[in-house]
Amino acid sequence: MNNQEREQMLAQAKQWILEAGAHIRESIDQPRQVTTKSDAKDLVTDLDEQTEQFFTEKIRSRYPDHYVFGEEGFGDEIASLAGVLWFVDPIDGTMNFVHQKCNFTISIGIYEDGIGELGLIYNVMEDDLYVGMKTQGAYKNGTRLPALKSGGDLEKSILAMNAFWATPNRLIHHEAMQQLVQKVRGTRSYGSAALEFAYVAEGMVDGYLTMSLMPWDIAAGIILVDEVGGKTTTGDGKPLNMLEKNTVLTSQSAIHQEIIDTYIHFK
Ligand code: 2AM
Ligand code: CA
Repeated sequence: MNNQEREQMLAQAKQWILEAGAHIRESIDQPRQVTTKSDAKDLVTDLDEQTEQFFTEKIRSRYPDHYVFGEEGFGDEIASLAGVLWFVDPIDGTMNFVHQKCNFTISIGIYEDGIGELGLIYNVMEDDLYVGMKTQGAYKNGTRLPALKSGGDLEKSILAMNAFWATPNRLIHHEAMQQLVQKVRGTRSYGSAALEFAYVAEGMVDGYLTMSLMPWDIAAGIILVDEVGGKTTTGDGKPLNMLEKNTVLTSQSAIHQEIIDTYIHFK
């Protein structure tokens, strides 16, 4: 994909994401149909589904040879990263959407042959649009985000993470996570992975650690964080698998390895 193609696709994706977001804002106080998916805490609403359908139809009619990998299943069956692939999370942070009516995003990542080209994260209620464009930088509402500071210090860091991982769980040793919580200056939990990635890119938090995310939760955010010089890997420092669920650490580079080496111990 050349720069011109990337620019055109960005303009198109921006238009769709703003339109879908405006529709969600207009409908925010309407009664919602809330159902559960994989477990009682995994929520989905009629608007998650309608929004994914909106994107799927738009992408298919404008770019018939592209693929859609969407959370709610209106896209394609994806078994490979070949070609141009749109990762679509129509509402990231559905629990926030249902309970709080804020702190949720629309997240769109566009990849070609597995390489991240464009990432868009739209904080719907704040009307904040974050864009990452391969080699061209990351932007919030059109203003370029500065490179993340190098030489960060874990003791002076704010880390986004879910408190669940500092309690006994099947995946990681929680005692080490408790030490991490004590080590950092503070922790935060926003409940939308894409928003947490955007906050890492923006320097609002220094890192975000989580243990169970699907490719559509992270596709856009990875590009944003990359473009400001941050790093994203699995919780044990490996490259992410964009077809499967991952453990994820995204952060400024300086604290990345220390968190992995000292605090994340898988069972
Ligand atoms: P969602 O709202 O799109 O489902 C909450 O900590 C974050 O984790 C949100 O970004 C949420 O995305 C994601 N999440 C919640 N349940 C999940 C699941 N079962 N698999 C993958 N991601 C999940
Ligand atoms: Ca979602």
